[in-house]
Amino acid sequence: MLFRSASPAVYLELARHLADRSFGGSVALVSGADRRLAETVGHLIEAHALRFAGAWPKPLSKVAVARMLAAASVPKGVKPSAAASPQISLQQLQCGLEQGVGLEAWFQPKVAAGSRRPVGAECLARWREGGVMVSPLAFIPMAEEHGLIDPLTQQVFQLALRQAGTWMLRGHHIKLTLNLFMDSLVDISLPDRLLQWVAEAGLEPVRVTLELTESRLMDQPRATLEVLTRLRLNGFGLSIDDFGTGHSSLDKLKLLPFTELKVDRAFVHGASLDPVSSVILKTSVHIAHSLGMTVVAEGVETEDDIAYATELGCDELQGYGVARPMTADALARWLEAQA
Ligand code: G
Ligand code: MN
Repeated sequence: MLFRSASPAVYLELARHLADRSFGGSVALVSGADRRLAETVGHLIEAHALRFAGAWPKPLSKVAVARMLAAASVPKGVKPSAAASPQISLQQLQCGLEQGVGLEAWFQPKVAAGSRRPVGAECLARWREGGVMVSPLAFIPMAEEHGLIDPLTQQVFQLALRQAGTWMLRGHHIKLTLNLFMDSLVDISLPDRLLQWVAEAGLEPVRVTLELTESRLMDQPRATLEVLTRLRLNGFGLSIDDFGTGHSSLDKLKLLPFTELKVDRAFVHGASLDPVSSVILKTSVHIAHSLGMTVVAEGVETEDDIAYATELGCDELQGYGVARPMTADALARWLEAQA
């Protein structure tokens, strides 16, 4: 549907009406509005689960209209959701954790920008049930809700550390990154337990970085702060994950001794074509380097993303454009292939 109006406000109304009627086509915006405002209207159209064909600033020629209508006639894609992917029951999660089956540590490599040499790997929790991989979106919130996040974290950490120990023995001296929810960091014994697991795996804390995200506001900031400070004093690296989104923001940089800043993929993928993402990425690199932190660009998907993040001074790259998350065995083979 092509709808022309001088005022973007009309599109807000139209988007609501089309969404109410479950419109299956695409909406194109042709308006003299400021470009960023037009893009915002586009985001709103998408938030209504409508397909947004793009915004055009000026009245279009007949040829341009034809081209646009052709592009807009592509059928609306169905977005994958956690609900559509395989699920597990609470009982399966509980039994699996008790028996030490189901949970797996997968790894996604990180490379140095420029040389593209492997420098590390992020451990990502995965669940295998009846030969099918279950998304973390399906079992992490369930584990959090039912008090199982601590045993889950402990198992993933131990699996990953043991694995990293075997890579070291094979001569692959890469860093290991583990994910922690900042708001589950109230257990004061965690730093000592972690030290012990690291030693058992034959590793040193300087080889291990903890990536921190917040799923909700810290409810016990004092305990969290103490645990993180102890971890840092013990030599672990601390990384602020998904920087620029949610609660991973500037005030956290002031509060905690982070060693690494991981720019969220929202500001990395496609940044060279998006002036706003580009400014955010550039500024994040500047902030991180001024504070003596390493910058990781996450979500590099294309050669263009890789080249742009490198040009802007990011130190390390992670994303589908480098490699997808893989099993420990597959990562060992991947590292051999890079050697
Ligand atoms: O934010 P965090 O670093 O924890 O995100 C890790 C998740 O992002 C993993 O589940 C992984 O599968 C996914 N991921 C990794 N690389 C990419 C990428 O290049 N693009 C997208 N869209 N997702 C990615
Ligand atoms: Mn992460």
